[in-house]
Amino acid sequence: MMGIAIVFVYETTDPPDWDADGVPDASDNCPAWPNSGQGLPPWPIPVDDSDCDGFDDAAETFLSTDPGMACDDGLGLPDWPPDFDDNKAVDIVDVLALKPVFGAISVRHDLDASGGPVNIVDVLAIKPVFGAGCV
Ligand SMILES: [Ca+2]
Ligand SMILES: [Ca+2]
Ligand SMILES: [Ca+2]
Ligand SMILES: [Ca+2]
Repeated sequence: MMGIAIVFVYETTDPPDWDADGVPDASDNCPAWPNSGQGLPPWPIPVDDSDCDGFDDAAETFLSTDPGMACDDGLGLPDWPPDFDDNKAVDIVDVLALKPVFGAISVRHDLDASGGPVNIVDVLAIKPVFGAGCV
């Protein structure tokens, strides 16, 4: 007696896609920022910057901003390090936010994650994203 068995194998577990943009995390250039076309924002992206907001994951952990959210979502931690007033734009208001703490220790404003006082390096860290907005 002859038997023919046909077995269909379905992939039951899709590869992880944290930002649900259709690009699996392993090949997504911004695994925590939805960019299905893999386009990048207009500012420089450091290595290990999951949300491609211009500040790497380690710096965001230091700053207590969310390394997995590029733009303010109104929830939990602040999201975009240089956007101190959470208005989804980096402008003079954000630069001026450094003024009251300039020369002092303020972890949230220590944009280069140096652990030292807020100084000109932190002001310059805003420069690449100055005038930009986030979505
Ligand atoms: Ca993805
Ligand atoms: Ca992505
Ligand atoms: Ca980031
Ligand atoms: Ca702002």
